[in-house]
Amino acid sequence: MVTKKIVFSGVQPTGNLHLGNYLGALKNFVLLQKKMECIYCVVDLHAITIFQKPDILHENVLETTASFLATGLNPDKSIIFNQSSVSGHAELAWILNCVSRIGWLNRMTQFKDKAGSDKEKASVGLYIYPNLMAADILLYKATHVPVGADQKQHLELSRDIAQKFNKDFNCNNFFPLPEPLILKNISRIMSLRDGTKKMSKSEESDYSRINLKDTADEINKKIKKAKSDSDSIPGEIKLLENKPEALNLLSIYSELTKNSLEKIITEMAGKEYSFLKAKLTEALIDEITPVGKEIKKLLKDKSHLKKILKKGTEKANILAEENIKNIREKIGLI
Ligand code: AQP
Repeated sequence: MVTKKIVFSGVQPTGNLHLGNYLGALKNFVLLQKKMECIYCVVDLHAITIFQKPDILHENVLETTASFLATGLNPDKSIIFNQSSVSGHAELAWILNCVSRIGWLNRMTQFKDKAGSDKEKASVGLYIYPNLMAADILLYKATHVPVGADQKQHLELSRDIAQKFNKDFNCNNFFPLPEPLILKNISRIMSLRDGTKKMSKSEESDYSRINLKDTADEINKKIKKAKSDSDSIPGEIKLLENKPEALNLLSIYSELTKNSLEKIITEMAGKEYSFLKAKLTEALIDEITPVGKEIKKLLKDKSHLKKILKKGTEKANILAEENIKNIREKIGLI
């Protein structure tokens, strides 16, 4: 059976889209839009698994939409919309809550990280978030999901849920098993302050990340302050094994300049990290500040952004309603 290739991915409107989101997800979204049918979603229902102030959430949905457009997503080629405006996401999530197993969710490491030490106080939504993610993907029978490496485990869960649904309801291949599309070189950008933690929007210190809206001056300051290493740059990658911050800076530079890490290290061996930092700052300013300027420009016309979301919602709803109708039939719902 030939399955049509459909790409689905989402970004949470939790503010401060950063270099990790850009290199790990958004740049890949843009490449894929040239090759496949793509659906890109501002996943606002995921964002509220952690309390969001309503007025800020509203602004962040628009800012994430602007970031999609500023990085090169084209609403005439890809479907761009916000998750809560297509009710099929919540409906299918409920159905999949009944397919997914508690034991499976208990293994999700992101819940453990995000819930912190007091799990009793985390929302139920945060715990079942991976089931909603499975619903997002399966609602469109998506076959490919571009994500950063941090989402790999959730993707595997989506595959398990799809497989169990197909088996429980005796409908082999009804849901295709979605494949993660994870960029090999740069799947995980780490915090500039702690190379063992991923760069994240919700990390308190703004110095831990490069935001897409950062000015050249801010980028310069953040890279200057970024943790690196007191030794000079070594000549071999394996000597960076216990130096996650240094490896992170070199990897980002390698990705931005489209040179392999080996090549960068060979060229920079023996130099101080201040040399790398100056080059990296330049590369970041060239790549990120035009995106930031475009986001700020797009945010000046919010009604235009809302129109784009509305148009995307209409297209997404047509696909979702058809699939939900078939899913209901499979389960025996009238
Ligand atoms: N540091 C990262 N490196 C590579 N890829 C990353 N992504 C996120 N952080 C990195 C990828 O960006 C996409 C959108 O992520 P998201 O905002 O929906 O959720 P997240 O993974 O939870 O991102 P954050 O920044 O950590 O957000 P908060 O702090 O709000 O939870 C995904 O494809 C993700 O893999």
